[in-house]
Amino acid sequence: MSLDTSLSPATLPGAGRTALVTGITGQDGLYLAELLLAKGYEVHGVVRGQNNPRRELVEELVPDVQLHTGDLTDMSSLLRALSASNPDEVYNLGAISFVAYSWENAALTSDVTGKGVLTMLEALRLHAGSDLDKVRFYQASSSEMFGKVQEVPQRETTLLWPRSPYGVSKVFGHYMTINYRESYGMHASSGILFNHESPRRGEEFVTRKVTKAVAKIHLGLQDELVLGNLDAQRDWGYAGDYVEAMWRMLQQDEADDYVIATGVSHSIRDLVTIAFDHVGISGWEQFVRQDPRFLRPAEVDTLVGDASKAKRVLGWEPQVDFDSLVRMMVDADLEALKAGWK
Ligand code: NDP
Ligand code: GDR
Repeated sequence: MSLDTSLSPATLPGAGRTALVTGITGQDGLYLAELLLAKGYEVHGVVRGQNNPRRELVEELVPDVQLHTGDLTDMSSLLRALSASNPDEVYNLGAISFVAYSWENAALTSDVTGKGVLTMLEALRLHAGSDLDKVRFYQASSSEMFGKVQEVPQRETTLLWPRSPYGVSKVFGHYMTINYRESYGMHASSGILFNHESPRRGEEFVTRKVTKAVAKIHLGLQDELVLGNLDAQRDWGYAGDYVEAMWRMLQQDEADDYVIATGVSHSIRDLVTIAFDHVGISGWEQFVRQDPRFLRPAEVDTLVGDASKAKRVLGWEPQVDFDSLVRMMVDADLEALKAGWK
């Protein structure tokens, strides 16, 4: 699945093609931008806000990306980004993505994560006019749409029962994407991605919260890790693998929806155990405290995905298993903390 570096720039799969990515400052945006540049694409990104601190990170990590100011709630800004980039492929990764936050800001989450998808689709339709089938669209749908589990493992046909304002908003975006495909013949695909993580994961999400805390505890910089529900189970994969699946979806002749997952589920306890084990601490209970502050009004208890359609049609398979992922993240946090000492 890795890129053949023997290809000359002109024969790279993305040569002569242009992609526009919303959410470029996020975890997936950065990995996707790197992947698309390596494939020879001209890459454009939408950045929100007048002084976004993460803009510098994008400029440092992927300096070849051309940035446009825009917001998913502002159609004219999206139209400007579309007209400046004239993309062949649009990847809509922008969202308020933190599930816990979505209860505190339900209306804002609906505006950005839900209605923002419609705003993007409509902007694309206005921009492309009669050439709509020439532009391919990817929507970042989520396993959170499955919510209260109806079937194990979850697949493309599983009933959706979202359990948070975030999940409900993603369902809206998911069905709007399908609706634009069916109504206008648009090449619009939706990736139902299960949790995916990396050293670039935001520190509010549980994997990164744990790996950073474990690194700090190991270095004597912190003495406690405060968590919520330790029994929830997630199907965690590596973000670098998952952006490859996004790209593969848009290379198909027909647009469709795909579950992307490892097929293996672990609890938060497993995550904590592996992270502490990796730094040589076996009795992690002495460092971990549970606080109801981190419990959610409605929890998604367990998620595990069936990615057999993606394997069959896209030839996609995850490369990094859960243990390796957690160890990679702890090592990256240790390295960053030690570098900060210099
Ligand atoms: P991040 O939270 O790391 O990134 C979210 C991105 O959305 C940021 O670039 C953020 O920009 C941008 N954004 C927020 N609000 C707006 C807005 N109003 N207009 C335009 N952009 C906005 O998420 P990930 O990279 O982890 O995820 C990417 C996408 O995939 C998201 O849609 C997420 O919901 C979805 N997803 C993620 C999964 C995962 O496990 N990571 C699994 C399934 C789906 P800013 O710098 O301005 O904050
Ligand atoms: P999730 O990710 O809600 O699955 O959404 P998160 O890492 O926030 O939570 C995973 C599970 O861990 C439990 N948990 C805690 N979570 C956080 N953040 N902090 C804690 O202290 C804590 N303690 C226990 C949670 O209750 C939950 O069960 C992510 C996001 O990337 C979404 O955008 C994406 O759509 C889904 O993954 C798939």
